[in-house]
Amino acid sequence: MSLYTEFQGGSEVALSKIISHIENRREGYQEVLSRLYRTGGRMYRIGITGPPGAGKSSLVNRLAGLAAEAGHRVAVICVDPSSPFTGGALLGDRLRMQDIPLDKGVFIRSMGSRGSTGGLAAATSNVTVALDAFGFDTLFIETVGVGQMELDIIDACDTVVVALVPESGDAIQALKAGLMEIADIFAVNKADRAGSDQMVYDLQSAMEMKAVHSEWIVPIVATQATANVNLDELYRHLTAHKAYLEKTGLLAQKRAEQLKKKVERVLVKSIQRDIDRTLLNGAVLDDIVGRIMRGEDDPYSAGQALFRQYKFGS
Ligand SMILES: Nc1nc2c(ncn2[C@@H]2O[C@H](COP(=O)(O)OP(=O)(O)O)[C@@H](O)[C@H]2O)c(=O)[nH]1
Ligand SMILES: [Mg+2]
Repeated sequence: MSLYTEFQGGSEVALSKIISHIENRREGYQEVLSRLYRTGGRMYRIGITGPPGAGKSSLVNRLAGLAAEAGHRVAVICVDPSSPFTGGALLGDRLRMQDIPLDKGVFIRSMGSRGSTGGLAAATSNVTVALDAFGFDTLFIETVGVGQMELDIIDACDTVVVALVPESGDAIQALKAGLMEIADIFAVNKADRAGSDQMVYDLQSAMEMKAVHSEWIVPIVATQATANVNLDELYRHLTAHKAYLEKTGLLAQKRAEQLKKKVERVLVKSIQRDIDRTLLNGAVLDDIVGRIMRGEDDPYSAGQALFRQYKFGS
């Protein structure tokens, strides 16, 4: 039986192999993606982001359990660019994730940078294609909210939960990190700790100051992931946000925007690869650099000339 047939038959081993193929961009991975893409299209993607230690894994653990209980086929991707694939943090995530009863069938995959610089957002988005095609209808993506790469990952989600904790500082901190803009729902986790009410209040004030052009009022939920307090409330808001996006047509709009970016990225990547292979091979560049250094050319004219040459395919 071919790998793809096993995949279609529901083998998680086959799924894992296909994910590795895609994640490592091994020979032919684009063809695999093209094939898988067309059989998917139903999966709802929920991003959970926030500072390290906020309780993202613990929250995802609970939420994934609730989604599975509600009859969804659930997958989880943990993105942790800072640690290698087998690193301690990820192992910790894995252990905690094991709290999800196996009979609920939640599929968990960790992704590390493993040397693939800059491509993590694209790799993550590609992996979701495989999960979607496999038949999962709900995906949670956990990522640390620190930089552009994480924002790119979160950009590809339908609903974004920002997890904060009282001790992570004031709401202004979240504002600075750009987390206010991307949050559809706030979870103020570790509500058992001091300062939780103040944090909820600060977030409320900060959100009220924002000029809102949306009918969606960002809920702020005080949770205790470990003690399982208010998780059903958080889950209800997830469901409500999904319903809101569907009702208003915003989901389709969002998907269209995401697809535009995706097509553009594939195009740019292909052009870049082609340029690297053809125009910018060592000898051509050495020659150009030599001329620039001898004062016969400059980087701007040389770049433009190469562009014209590329554009007209000569
Ligand atoms: N006191 C308390 N600890 C929590 C709560 N939620 C998570 N934790 C703990 O906080 C630590 C970090 O949680 P984790 O889910 O790994 O955070 P992540 O780094 O954001 O994924 C772990 O030791 C959790 O057991 C909570 O609501 N209250
Ligand atoms: Mg975590």
